[in-house]
Amino acid sequence: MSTRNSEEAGLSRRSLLAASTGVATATLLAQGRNASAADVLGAARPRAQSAAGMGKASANQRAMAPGLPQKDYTPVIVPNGSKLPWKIVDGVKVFHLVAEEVDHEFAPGLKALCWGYNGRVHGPLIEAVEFDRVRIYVTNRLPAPTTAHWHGILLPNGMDGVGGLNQKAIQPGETFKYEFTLHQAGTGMYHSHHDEMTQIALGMTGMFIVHPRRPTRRVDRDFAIMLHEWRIDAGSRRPNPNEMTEFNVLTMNARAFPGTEPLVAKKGERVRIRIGNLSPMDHHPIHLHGYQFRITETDGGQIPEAAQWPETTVLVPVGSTRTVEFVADEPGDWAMHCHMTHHVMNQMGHGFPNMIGVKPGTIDDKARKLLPGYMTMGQTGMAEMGEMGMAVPKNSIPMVGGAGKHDYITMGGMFTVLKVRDNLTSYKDPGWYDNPAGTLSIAASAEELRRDGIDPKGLASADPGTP
Ligand SMILES: [Cu+2]
Repeated sequence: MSTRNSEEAGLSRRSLLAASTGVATATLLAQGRNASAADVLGAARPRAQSAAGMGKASANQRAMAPGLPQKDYTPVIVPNGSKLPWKIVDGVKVFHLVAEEVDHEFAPGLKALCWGYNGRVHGPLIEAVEFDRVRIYVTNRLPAPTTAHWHGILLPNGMDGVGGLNQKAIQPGETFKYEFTLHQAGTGMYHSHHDEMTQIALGMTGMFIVHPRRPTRRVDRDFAIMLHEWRIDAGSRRPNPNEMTEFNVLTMNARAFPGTEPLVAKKGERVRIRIGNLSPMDHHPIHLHGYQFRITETDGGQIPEAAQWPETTVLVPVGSTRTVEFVADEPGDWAMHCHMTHHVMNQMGHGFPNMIGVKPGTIDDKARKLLPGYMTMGQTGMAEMGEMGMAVPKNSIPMVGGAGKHDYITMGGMFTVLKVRDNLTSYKDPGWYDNPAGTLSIAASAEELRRDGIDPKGLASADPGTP
């Protein structure tokens, strides 16, 4: 009996589903100790345990009674998203994913026919608990074969879902069954692993979150966001899976700002944000304003506390998840967005000719003779394109953002808002933040300028630094 096995007993004592041998159980109970953080970390390494003599049946033996929301975990919040329902059959959590075409709205005014699961793009989030046994049925209602891969989840090889390598593809009309015990806690994902280029580009992804059986720290607000990028030409009905570089719709949980729902928290609450990225091609540096967070988890598991580091931007590479945590102690409306500037630009802004500095002169008059209503735009940038409420082609959205409290927000795409408030009676969108007097940047008064010796019309100065 290895030490590792006895440590597990602390975890399993209460609710061991299928007990291991009587002798082993007695030995384990005799240890009479509770699980510590180290146990949980250790328990996330089933392979090492197998090597220590657990044997092949260990996966079944170690399943525990299904973990329940509120009792065993604080459910994850999926802004704009959904979760996959489950039921318990003979101690196993049973899920049913249906791969199908979905008419998905990215933001008001922009819809496209995508591929997703259960009527959603991306698929509903799967939520379970460490040592749950899960059975996931996958029905294929697409016109093409597919598979389901459980990204970052430790499982038997034949459950890994790589078409051809681990299983036969699921043909249209067929339903396959995946079943395994979860031996880890963390943020994983799922996605098609058949004709990946097409099926992932069309949206066949989702998140797979496994809560620890005995959490070492709990949060109050636990958000999950899946990043993605799409090529949807203005007026077209389907995303183009052949695109390699010029993505023009960038999304969080498959919504582009102003279609993204805010993340709402009360002041003082502990907030966790799990971010997954199954974009076809790009990594996304996600920046949160107003806070320093700690990176606490990757899809490889939890980062020990001493190794977590502070950041304000977390790079989420393709095929990865990153989890950040912080205490929401500063009220306000805080931007959270990809820091790649083209990733906070919607559809119409991409591939625009460079008009910066162009003086149209009489061009517009002349052009209007050929193109009624023609107007040269972009001489000072792109902001005016959205702000003017410029007409856009049918089924497309303006290139930049949406209305804000103070002005037009010139970011769209992979952009959302963290709303932290002193007093909240519900987590519904509380509207815009009322900045307390004296804490809002406004135009300087003539009196202030005089007082501080600032001359807006004078020579701009800059210290050369090194004399
Ligand atoms: Cu990005």
